[in-house]
Amino acid sequence: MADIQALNAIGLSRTDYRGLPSTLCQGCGHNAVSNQIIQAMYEMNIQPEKIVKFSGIGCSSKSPAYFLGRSFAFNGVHGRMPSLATGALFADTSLYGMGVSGDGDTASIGMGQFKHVIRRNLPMVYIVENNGVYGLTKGQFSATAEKGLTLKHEGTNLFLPVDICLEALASNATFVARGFAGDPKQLKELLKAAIKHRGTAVLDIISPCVTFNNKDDTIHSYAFGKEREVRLHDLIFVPARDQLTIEDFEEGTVRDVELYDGSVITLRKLERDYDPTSRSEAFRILEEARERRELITGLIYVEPDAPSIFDLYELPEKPLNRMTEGELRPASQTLNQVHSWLFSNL
Ligand SMILES: Cc1ncc(C[n+]2csc(CCOP(=O)(O)OP(=O)(O)O)c2C)c(N)n1
Ligand code: SF4
Repeated sequence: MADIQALNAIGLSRTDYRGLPSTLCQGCGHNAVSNQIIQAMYEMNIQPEKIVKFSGIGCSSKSPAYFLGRSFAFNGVHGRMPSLATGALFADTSLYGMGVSGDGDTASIGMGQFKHVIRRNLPMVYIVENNGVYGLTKGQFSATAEKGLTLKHEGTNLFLPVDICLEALASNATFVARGFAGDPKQLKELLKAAIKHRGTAVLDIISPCVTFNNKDDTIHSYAFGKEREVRLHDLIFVPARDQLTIEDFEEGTVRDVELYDGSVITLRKLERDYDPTSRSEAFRILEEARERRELITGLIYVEPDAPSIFDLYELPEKPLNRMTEGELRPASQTLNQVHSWLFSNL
């Protein structure tokens, strides 16, 4: 009780970051993800009204109702969440964008939108709650289901899986991480780093569907994750204003990655020496994990200084939706120039 009522630096309690009670199945990985979003945003002292949530269709896409009840939100058409996010965030660059999708919503119907929002580097967190099935429509195989997976009502999956992180990297993503709903501590730090990244931060979260795909030997299950999770590093996120003295990380090799606003992701080497700023390394470890059938988690790739779509379009500091009509309307001289440019060759 005391913890729930404790106030963060902007005077809000954890309750201010909650949403409606979840209607998802008990034990669903998506609930664990929602809990970590609540905790991470509370600890980051982010005003809930500065966040806008987007989602498509699926159990995962329902989950934004269960966290950040005071934030803006739009639940869109299946697989089309990135378009919504692009429009809304373009109009108001002062908001943090948080998209929640599923492996069906992203890797099946929404694959085109997923790839294009990434290559445009729209500043937003793009969460894929990945369970290998279409939970909402009763457990059909999704595009991330392993080949050979056998489910009671579906038979055996014949096709090779799509790897969300590999697809993101191939689309020139500037932030790619993998988390596991059964590893809340790491997940919370990844969420904090993702929200501060100035670009599309892809978080592929293995989030078991306890109703349709949770057999011990399948890669999207809790048991598999607990047994086969290989963390790339111990990771903590340090916001820009905090002092960088981290006692936990005294021993072992430490690597810091500084983000756009001066925040730092501190990575402590585990058994392997991994450089998350190397794209080729990222491809290599993902391929390696696939061959070994391991669940690699952590920060897989980050490019903190790449221009976002807002930089490329040279958007002004002041959000477009706060501008007056006079500020938005081009000067008559500019309109004349455009007019002569358009019609000079007619
Ligand atoms: C255009 C369209 N096609 C198909 C559907 C049916 N449908 C609803 S949710 C869903 C897949 C959901 O799977 P996923 O995104 O993995 O979410 P989960 O429920 O597993 O969290 C499908 C195919 C739909 N709602 N709209
Ligand atoms: S059907 Fe699966 S994905 Fe949907 S709420 Fe239940 S456990 Fe979660």
